[in-house]
Amino acid sequence: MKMSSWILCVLLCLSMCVGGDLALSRDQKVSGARRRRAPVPGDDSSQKECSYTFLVPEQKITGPICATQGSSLPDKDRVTRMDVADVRELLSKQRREMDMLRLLVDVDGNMVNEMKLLRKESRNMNSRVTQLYMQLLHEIIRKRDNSLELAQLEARVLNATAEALRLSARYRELEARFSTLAGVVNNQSVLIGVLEERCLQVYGNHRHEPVGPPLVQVVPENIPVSVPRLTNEIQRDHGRAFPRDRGSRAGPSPTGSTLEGQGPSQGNFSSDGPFRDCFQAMQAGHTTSGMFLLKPDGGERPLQAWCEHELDNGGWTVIHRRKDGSVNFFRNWESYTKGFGNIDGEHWLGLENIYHLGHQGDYRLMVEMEDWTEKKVYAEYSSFHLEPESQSYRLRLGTYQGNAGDSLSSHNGKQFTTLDRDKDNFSGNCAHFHKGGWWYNACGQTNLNGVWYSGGVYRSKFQDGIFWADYGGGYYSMKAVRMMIRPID
Ligand SMILES: [Ca+2]
Repeated sequence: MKMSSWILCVLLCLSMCVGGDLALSRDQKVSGARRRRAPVPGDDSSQKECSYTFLVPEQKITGPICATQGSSLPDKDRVTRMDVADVRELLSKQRREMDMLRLLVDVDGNMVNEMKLLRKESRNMNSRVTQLYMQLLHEIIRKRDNSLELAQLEARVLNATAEALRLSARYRELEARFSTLAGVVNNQSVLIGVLEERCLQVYGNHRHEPVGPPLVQVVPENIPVSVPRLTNEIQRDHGRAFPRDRGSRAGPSPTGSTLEGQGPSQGNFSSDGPFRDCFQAMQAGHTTSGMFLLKPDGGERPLQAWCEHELDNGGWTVIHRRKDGSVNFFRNWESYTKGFGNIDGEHWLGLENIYHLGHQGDYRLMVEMEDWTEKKVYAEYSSFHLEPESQSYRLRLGTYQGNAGDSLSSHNGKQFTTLDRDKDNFSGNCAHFHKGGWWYNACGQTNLNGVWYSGGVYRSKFQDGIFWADYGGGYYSMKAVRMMIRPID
């Protein structure tokens, strides 16, 4: 484009130059005509036509043009000052026109550049508009999809709501039918009872109902005040207490104010061990109660146990604990053999573990109990061990001492009974009536693995609470119980 402009410019210049030449020829002619009118001295042949020849330098005239005046040149060849002025005027005119043309060319070039910029901007605008259009299209599609999803979700919610309403109606219907059937069953039960009574009257044969074990009739003679039946009140025993001279170490005695002070503390676990028992752990320097790793002689694997070091010289291995009813003790033989519960809470250490512990030496047993007035009593037996599983972990006890009364000696020599292994001396299964495994007789004076009843005195067809008959009778369930063993000093 620029090249073509320059070509156009050059052509214009040439045409102007030609025009100038033509104009110059005309001026020359005029000048010649004027000269023809001027008299030429010594020339009488005025009829002859004069001609002038101008030599115009191609290059730019930068200085004055000197016209030589001499008599050697003929008059017709002389260049007058007017001619020079004419030429100069002509040249300056051409120069102005050239400048004008150059200015026009520059303006055209600027316009061309602006046009280019505008075109480029236009292309950018087009691409931007295209991009915006695509984005708009995409947004429209996405919103349409979202609307579809929302509609589907709403439909699902509506379906779920309808289903819930339907199920609710169905539930109410079933509830009504259940009530109706329950009424029918009750009526039939009454009718059956009436019919059975009539049958017995007619045939005179009284059916033998399942007979439970004999209820404990022990009067708690060992406690100085009688415990009223069917009341939760137990008066404190101010006359009897744990012997204070049982140990030389300072520390809470079993008659301490609360069990919690002697109970497990959270996170109290020693990484030392394993020890044979808690007594060995105490001898190793552990004097704070907590969980320890034990491995009794003959035991297959280590076990965790709670060691009570703050009671009666310490070194007690806790084999059983009740405190809040958080663990179910109505379990089968395998569970009682392996043990269950939480070591820092209610638990049963396991018959097999207790058997191995008790066979490492001579041990004594401490049964510590707390009633619902926070009074604590104890029963201690001078020796304790179990016979192996082949003998159903038969209980072997020494002599009793304590202030709780001796309710366990009647279980001495008895085998362990669970719901699925009946080894007691009763025609039925004592574990069934007393709701837990124990060394039942028929069924006995105590069961510390029964149901944890809140409040002490409980109502039950069978004596299935945590009772110690010589303390509170068979219908008083203790609040907290611990069984612990320790080597004999
Ligand atoms: Ca039996």
